[in-house]
Amino acid sequence: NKTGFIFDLDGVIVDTAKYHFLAWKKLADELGIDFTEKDNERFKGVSRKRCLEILLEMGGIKATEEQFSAWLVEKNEDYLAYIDAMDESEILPDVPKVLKYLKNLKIPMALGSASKNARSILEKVNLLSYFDTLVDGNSVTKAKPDPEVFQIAAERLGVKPENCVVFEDALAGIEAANRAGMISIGIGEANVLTAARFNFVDFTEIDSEFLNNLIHRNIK
Ligand code: G16
Ligand code: MG
Repeated sequence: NKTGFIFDLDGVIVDTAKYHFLAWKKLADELGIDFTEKDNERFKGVSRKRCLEILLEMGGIKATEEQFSAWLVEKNEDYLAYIDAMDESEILPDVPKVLKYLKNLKIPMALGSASKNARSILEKVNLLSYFDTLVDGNSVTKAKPDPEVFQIAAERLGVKPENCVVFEDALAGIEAANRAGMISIGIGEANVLTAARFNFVDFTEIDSEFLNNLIHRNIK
């Protein structure tokens, strides 16, 4: 009856939202669409394709299939230029501490992300080796809040859903974890992630005692 740990990527392990924003902003400017940091909140945890649909809706722009695909490629190329410059300094506080602690105990760990670039980002920041499996935008058909991404992760880890712990920074991700019947842990503002079973601002607030309680599912 082992416990599995599943981590979201953007907003939990690294803050790639700022690079997504810069790349979307550049495209929005070219298309004459007003796009702010606040609008970018709606893009968190959402697939690339869905983000572009939302952006075009915001600007009232209808695109042909060719244009749509070309804009997706353009946005991703700009985004990848930022990702290329990433290194370990961009890992969010105390994430390596938690990953190391769990790895030493041989706890099964998965990534559960909407990003198609998850593998290259983990390689860039040198965290790939901690994960037994990556479930990302390439292996999932239904986006969060659909529980699919976390269900696949549990299957691949060989852990029952109710024995999985999920770290998430987005509302849709917390909902997905809850719908999968998993233990949801909100990373970020508690007043936003109200549906999470537990809330922490970041991993500096998570100690070994809490991790041990999760591992043994000794929680109320
Ligand atoms: C991340 C971001 C989203 C982004 C999505 C797809 O999800 O939060 O803003 O749109 O990945 O990214 P890509 O364009 O790299 O495929 P997550 O689930 O890691 O928070
Ligand atoms: Mg996220």
